[in-house]
Parts: sequence; C-alpha cells; structure tokens
Amino acid sequence: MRRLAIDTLDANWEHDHTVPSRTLYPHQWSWDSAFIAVGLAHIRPDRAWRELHTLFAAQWADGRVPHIVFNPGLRVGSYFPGPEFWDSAVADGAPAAATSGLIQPPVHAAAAWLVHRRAPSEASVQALRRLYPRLVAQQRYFTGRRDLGGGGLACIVHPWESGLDNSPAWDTPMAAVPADAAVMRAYRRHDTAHADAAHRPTDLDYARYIAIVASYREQRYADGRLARRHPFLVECPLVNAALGVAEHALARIAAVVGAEPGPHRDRAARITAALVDRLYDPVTGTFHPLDLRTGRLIPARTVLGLMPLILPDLPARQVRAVLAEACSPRFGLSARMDRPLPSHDRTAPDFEPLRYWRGPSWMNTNWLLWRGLRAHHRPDLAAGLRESMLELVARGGCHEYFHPDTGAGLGSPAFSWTASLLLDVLAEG
Ligand code: 9WN
Repeated sequence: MRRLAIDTLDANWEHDHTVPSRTLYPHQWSWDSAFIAVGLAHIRPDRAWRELHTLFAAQWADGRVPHIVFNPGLRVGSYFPGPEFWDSAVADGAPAAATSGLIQPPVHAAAAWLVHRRAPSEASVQALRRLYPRLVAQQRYFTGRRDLGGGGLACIVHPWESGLDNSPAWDTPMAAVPADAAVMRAYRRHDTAHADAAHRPTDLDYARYIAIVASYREQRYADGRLARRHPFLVECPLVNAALGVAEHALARIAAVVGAEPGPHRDRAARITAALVDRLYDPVTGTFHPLDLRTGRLIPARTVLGLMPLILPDLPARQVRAVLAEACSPRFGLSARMDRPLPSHDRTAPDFEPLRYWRGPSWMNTNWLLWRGLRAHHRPDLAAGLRESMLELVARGGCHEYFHPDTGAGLGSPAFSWTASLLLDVLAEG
C-alpha cells in the first residue's frame, strides 16, 4: 500500500506541485496541497515544503490563498472553469499567476506544523519562517474581510469554498441562486468527460456555480459589498473549525520561529467560542452551516457537522454530542466498523451513495475526524476508523471517493490526497 501511495504521488508530481488527479484536476488545488504535504512529509519532506511554497507564492495581496493555481503550460479546456473564466487579473492584488478568486478550508498551517513535526530539520525551521507571515495573512483574510456576519466566523461565498461542492448542506442556499441549466450549453464541462455524470454535480448545480462566480467576478473579487448583494453567504463548520485549528498550529509555529504564540491562542479560543455559539444546535446535537441570507441554520446533517471535533478546545458537551452523532446509524463510527464514514447522513432520503459529496466516503474528511478522535482521547474509535480507512484503500486503490457500502472506488483512480493521507494513516498506527 505504501508503494502504491508513493507511486501515485510521484506520478502526480508536476515540477513544483502535485496535481490532485492528472485527468480530472490537472492544476494545483489549495486544500489538496495541504493534505498532500502531510503525506509527502513521510517520504519526501523537501517536496512537502515545495508544495506549500508554490501554493503560497500565488497568495493574493489581501491574504487569500486561491483555491486553484492554474498551470500556464496546459492547453485551454484542460479544466472547466479555466483561467479565462476566472480572469483573476481583474482583481487588485491578484498575483502574476492565473488563479481562481475563491478560497478553500484553511488546513495549511496545521499541515505545515505536521510536516515539521514529522521531519524536523534546519530546512523545516527555515520553511516555517518563510511560511509563517503568509499563514498569518491568510488567517487575517478570513477573520477580517470574510467576517461578513460580524460574529467572529468566516463566511464562504461559494460551495466550492467548503471543499464539499455539492453537499446536501448547500441545497437550500443554492436553490435561491437564480440559474438555468441551459446556460451550460455554452460551456464544455471537463469533469463529465473523465468521470461518470451520475457521480458528479448536475448541470443545474454547475449553472449555479458559474452564476455565483460571475457575480463575485463582477465585483473584481472584492469582499466589501458582498454582504449586501452576493447570492451565496454561509458560515461553514468545516472552514471555521479549520480556521481555529490553524490558530493552534500557528501558536506552535510561532514558538519555533521566535514570534508570540499568545495572540494565536487567544484567537483560537474566540473562534471555538463563536463556532459553538453560532453553529451548534442543541436540539439536533450537531453543528450546521448558518445561511447568512436567511439567518437560519441549515438542517441537513452532513459530515460537515462533525468536523468541529478537530478543534482541541471543543467543549466537552459538544465533543460528546458530535461523538454521539458520529456513532449513530447516520454515520456509523465505532471501534469495529466495516467502512469509513459517508459524506452525508445514511438515513436521509436524499442520501446518494454514488454522487460525489452526497453520500460517498472520502479519505480527507475521515482523516480529519481520525485526528480529532485522537486529540479527544478516543483511541478505540480512532483505531476502528483507521482500520476501515486502510481496508478501503487496500481494496479500492487510491480512488478519489468510494461507495460508502461496497467500498468500490469512484471518481479519479489515482487521487493524490487519498495516497498522501494513506501514508499518514499507515505511519501513525
Ligand atoms: C472544484 C480537487 C478538488 C477538491 C474539492 C473537490 C473537487 C473541484 C471540482 O476537486 O472540486 O474545486 O472540479 O469538482 O470537491 O474538494 O479540492 O481535488
């Protein structure tokens, strides 16, 4: 399995970064690179740092780390929507490289810390020194310009920013975005040429994705007026949990690079408190995204609701509640489990075992949960989850996602974060 993972990552290495998949995603993606760095730390730490440096070289002046950095060497049409659609050059403070204008969950500070801890050296301390101010600027972007709700959490302005693109969590806010599937006739989708259309978001989803980007692009990707006019404004439990974890990681990095850890710890505590205050529902006993346009929590119970477990300072009451939710038939976590957790509540009528983030199991959300279980001292559950992840990849290969019941591999067959997180899970038994 280790060999398969290394070969997958080597095959996806592209001069200064790793592509998530040669076919489906041939550019550089933000949170993929963080997960990839975690795995590379076990085999090629120099590449792990290169991966992160390349991504942060495309950071915008306002601190945002774009969710896609386009490879200028690829032909037009190698991904949709490509650089010509995003037109990042319209924005003030965009880098020279063509990028998207969106973000993804800020898992990079935690990844940088794990890479250093796994392979500490003079070079890793230098790398942390170089990344630290950039990671701090990334946090400032989220807690400053993206605090559109004014409650101390960051807002996402597109489902792609959550990383869980077509999660049922986004159905209600997406339904309010005016769009017509027919507009997709003017474009050529790249994903459905490489993956089964029945496993991917629909054309209507895509029409809405495109409409939301167009609205943001019209504002030249400036965040100032979003609160008044943008069609999609949501506080996501995963993005905000990652934001809090990043402050904890930055406190540790600060101590290594000679900066002040205290302010990071204070900010971490404030983020956790805001998350509990704004996104936790004591009635359902889980976390939900908050739709800022309606002021309501989104009722769908998806794997997003479990993600705050990655916060080491999550209060005991919420830890208990999230564990109860994870161990319920909705997600099936246990010390002896056949399959990792699905991306959506198995008992929900809109659970779709084959379609992308609407049911299939993914390695990254399970890996995050595994880390959370260890942080909250549940070695029994962490071991059960670890075994189920190993079994999944042993049988299905390094696929992008998996059928939550049969474990059959779906999407890209050689997917980088599945390979890299497998290396991490293998190493830390
Ligand atoms: C849009 C690269 C990315 C992941 C996301 C995943 C998928 C893109 C797409 O692929 O999103 O960003 O084209 O579907 O949903 O989490 O980062 O692997």
